[in-house]
Amino acid sequence: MLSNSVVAVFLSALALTSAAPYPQGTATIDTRQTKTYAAPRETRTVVAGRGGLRFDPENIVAPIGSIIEFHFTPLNHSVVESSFERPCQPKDAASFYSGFFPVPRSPDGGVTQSAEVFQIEVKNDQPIWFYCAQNTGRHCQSGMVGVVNQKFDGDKTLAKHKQLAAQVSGDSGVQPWIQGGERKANPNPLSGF
Ligand SMILES: *[C@@H]1O[C@H](CO)[C@@H](O)[C@H](O)[C@H]1NC(C)=O
Ligand SMILES: [Cu+2]
Repeated sequence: MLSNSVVAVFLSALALTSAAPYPQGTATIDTRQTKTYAAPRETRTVVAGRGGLRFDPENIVAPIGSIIEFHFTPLNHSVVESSFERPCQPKDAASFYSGFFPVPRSPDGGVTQSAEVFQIEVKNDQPIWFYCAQNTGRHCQSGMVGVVNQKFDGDKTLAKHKQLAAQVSGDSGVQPWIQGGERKANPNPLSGF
């Protein structure tokens, strides 16, 4: 029969082992290896289609290196990068494009959003203009545009950009394929909601 003290020693050894943050077994720490863990990215959530034909928020300030994460509510929105001067058109061949996100309305009137999000990275301090390319209902021309890091001391304002968008008589343009960001399963379903 084991004495109480032997059992106590055994239990405390067990507690130590299971609390150890390292892999169990012959754990030695290899000091030659240096691992760098990237800090979690700061993320700004933008909800497409909340409150009508608009992005919410539509004027975003975000640090370089952060992520802008677009969530999509009914009915069928998208996000594409444009320039300030030419709203509703891709800025160039490299402009990001999310594809469309058809989301049915909830029968009970509750909030629904797409199962996927589209993430872009803020790579520099230049403004990023964007729009929804849905032509049914002319979303961009109706003001479904937005900007990341507008220069607040200049005249290239979001209000002016919306005026230019309202003057676009033709359709909005898209890219041939999804690019310039990551379309992935929604990692933050409650973010921004
Ligand atoms: C969503 O909109 C796009 C672009 O107008 C269209 O091609 C697509 O068929 C729409 N999807 C649905 C399910 O309505
Ligand atoms: Cu839209």
